[in-house]
Amino acid sequence: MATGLIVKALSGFYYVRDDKTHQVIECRARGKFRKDDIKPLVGDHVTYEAEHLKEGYILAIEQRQNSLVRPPIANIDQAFIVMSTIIPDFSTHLVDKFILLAQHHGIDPVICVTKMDVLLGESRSILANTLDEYRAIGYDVIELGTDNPQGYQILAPYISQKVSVLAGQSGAGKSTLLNQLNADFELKTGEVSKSLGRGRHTTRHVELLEVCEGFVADTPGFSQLELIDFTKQDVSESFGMFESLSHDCRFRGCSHIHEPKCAIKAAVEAGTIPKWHYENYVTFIDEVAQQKPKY
Ligand SMILES: Nc1nc2c(ncn2[C@@H]2O[C@H](COP(=O)(O)OP(=O)(O)O)[C@@H](O)[C@H]2O)c(=O)[nH]1
Ligand SMILES: [Mg+2]
Ligand SMILES: [Zn+2]
Repeated sequence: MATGLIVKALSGFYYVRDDKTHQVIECRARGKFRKDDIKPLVGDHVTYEAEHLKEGYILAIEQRQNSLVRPPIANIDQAFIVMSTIIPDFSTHLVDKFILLAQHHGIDPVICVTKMDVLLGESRSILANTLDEYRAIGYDVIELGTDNPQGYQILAPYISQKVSVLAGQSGAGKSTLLNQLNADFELKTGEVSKSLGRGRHTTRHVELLEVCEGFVADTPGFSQLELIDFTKQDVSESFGMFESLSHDCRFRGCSHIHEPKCAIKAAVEAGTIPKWHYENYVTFIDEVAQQKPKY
């Protein structure tokens, strides 16, 4: 018996990277998992058994730290929120939505702004100001451009010893970013696909790419952008730094919308939380409020 990490799942096979030898072994899952209604996922830490490195069997799956349904992947530490300066345009609304989705799953967000080379003049200083505001509220923001290939190395310490997903719109530069880290990946870039993976009918396999002593999933994380199954409380608890600040709100469970003596609204007044960041929060609360109740 040995332990390993599932790095790829494809037509009923799971590719397990042995923790000691780092060799990848093709495995099947034991019938037991089906009975328990648990399917192994890419990112799972497993116990497996293989004779002579031929086809092996997964025997047990370790408790997951978290998991996503679309793409199906487990134990994600970090999400790189990949957002281009233009084409598609930088959107704080979308960045904040990804922050909310990530933090809701216990995933640390890191903001990566791509195509810095194509943004010039006044719009560049406006964006620079927004990025500084993100930094001021506690986020790491990394600026990237293909005019500076060495610049991508700044990602290495973030990737090391972690499992990461890339979140972001089609065309934001996710595949380009991975190719910059390792040209051998030869991922296709510039492909036009419908927004955020919806309407794409080919089911791609999910694979963890080994890079910079860590793993990055080659499929976009959070292909589902709707706040399905979110409650208002989920939003207030998982949005940015609101949770830690909310201890100073007058009311427990404050939604930071119309309650008096709200620490979040006070921080917006004082300028420590940007107004746009709070406004994005309000739209997410509204989105959840408008969802039809499920019975
Ligand atoms: N000028 C410039 N173009 C970029 C940069 N990053 C990506 N691109 C281009 O943007 C397009 C979309 O990139 P791609 O990596 O396919 O985006 P993905 O859909 O998020 O994987 C491609 O034509 C890339 O060459 C960058 O930093 N600067
Ligand atoms: Mg791509
Ligand atoms: Zn409040």
